[in-house]
Amino acid sequence: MQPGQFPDDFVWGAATAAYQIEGAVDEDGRAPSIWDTFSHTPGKTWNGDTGDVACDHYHRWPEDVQIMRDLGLEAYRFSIAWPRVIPGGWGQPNPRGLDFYDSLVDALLAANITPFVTLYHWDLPQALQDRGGWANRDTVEAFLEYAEAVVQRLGDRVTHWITHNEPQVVAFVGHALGLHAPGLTDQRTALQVAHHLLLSHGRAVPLLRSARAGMQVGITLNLSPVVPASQQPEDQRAAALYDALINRWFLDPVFGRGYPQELLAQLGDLAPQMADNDLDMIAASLDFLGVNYYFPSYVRAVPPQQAPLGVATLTPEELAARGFELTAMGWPIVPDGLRDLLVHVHREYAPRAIYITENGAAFDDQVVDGAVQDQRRIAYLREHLLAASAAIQEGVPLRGYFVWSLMDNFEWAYGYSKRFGIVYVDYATQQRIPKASAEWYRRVIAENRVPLED
Ligand code: IFM
Repeated sequence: MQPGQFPDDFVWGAATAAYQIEGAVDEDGRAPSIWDTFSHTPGKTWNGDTGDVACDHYHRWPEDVQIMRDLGLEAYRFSIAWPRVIPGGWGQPNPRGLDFYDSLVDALLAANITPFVTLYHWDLPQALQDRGGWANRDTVEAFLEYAEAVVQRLGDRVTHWITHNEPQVVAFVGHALGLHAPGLTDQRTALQVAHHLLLSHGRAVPLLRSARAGMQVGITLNLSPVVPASQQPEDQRAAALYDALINRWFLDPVFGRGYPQELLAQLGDLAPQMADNDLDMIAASLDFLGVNYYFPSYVRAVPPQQAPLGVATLTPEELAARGFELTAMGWPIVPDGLRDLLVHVHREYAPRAIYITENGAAFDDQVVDGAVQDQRRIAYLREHLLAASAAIQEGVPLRGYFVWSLMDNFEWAYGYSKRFGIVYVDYATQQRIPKASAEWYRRVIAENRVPLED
């Protein structure tokens, strides 16, 4: 294969998540999620933005599927809103909530687009949070009931399942940093939440797989290569510790290695409570690993009173001063980090298959004369796809790529201020405008390679 070429059966997709695009938060029996509560709490999101309307995808999904068809998408990764399916967290599934996904799946299949369904992309029913949320072990059982309801309804047509999206972000950003729902700032809780998320994943795997022969089940982890800010031994130690926290805390138990011992030792009584066979269940064998890659983390050692574990990441200003190009999120653009990461995960953990379930960038897109010329996004995608193709050359079993995101959407605490889409959304009119990157991605899919010229 030439550089930038992909295997014939490579899967080209785009991804979204329920709360970020659907809107319709009180329709057809949906009850509030923790993100409704959080986004409606003053001061929690940019400009007080909420997902109340978002991209109005709940009503406009036929138009959105047509956009996917025009792009030539082969797969679409979306998430199910738990509060539509089991609004109160426990009890009978809500058929009207499931109807929506039923119709969406049918339309995707009719368009030859393979659905990749994520069960949990952060919108926990508020009713479960009221009983302790993911810090409460009972939520694992509630998740299994929810998973059962979804697979009962969609499992005759959906083959690809992702249990969780980015449990690291759910646990740490939501429960230690307090920047995401439910907005807690307690390290012990965050670690307990991480454990319950992983446990619910491990227990859901056999449940999903047993619904029908041929099911493909995985989990999506956000992974970030960790680079010490200098060659000083203390920065190198800080980097190893940070890697154990943000990457290995999730990868190691999922691949049967338990939690990283050196970090457990550092955490002392902050370490999670677990039952005897939890780690065995978490290590359920996977059909694929979903990898979300955005950027490497550059870290240095700081006094422990300054940051947990005595580790700090370089700020966007420091990264810019070191010559990194940054996205609108302040994230450094390092395409080769993707190749490094994929090769490392393949050699270290040997997943059967890997999908890049998210990769993309926010830029300050402008509509000029009805068009969006997002050349920086095209360059970003081109470089990352070249890195992905290089990883395949090095033997990585990479089976597909999902751009984040199909369309601009509610970027959590940043509200609508950050645009990740290859399709622009005018939130005032809900008009969709495919950006130049959408046309470029259409060519990638059609040619199954990175185009030689833009
Ligand atoms: O928008 C998010 C998505 O929900 C999870 N992964 C990262 C994206 C960009 O921040």
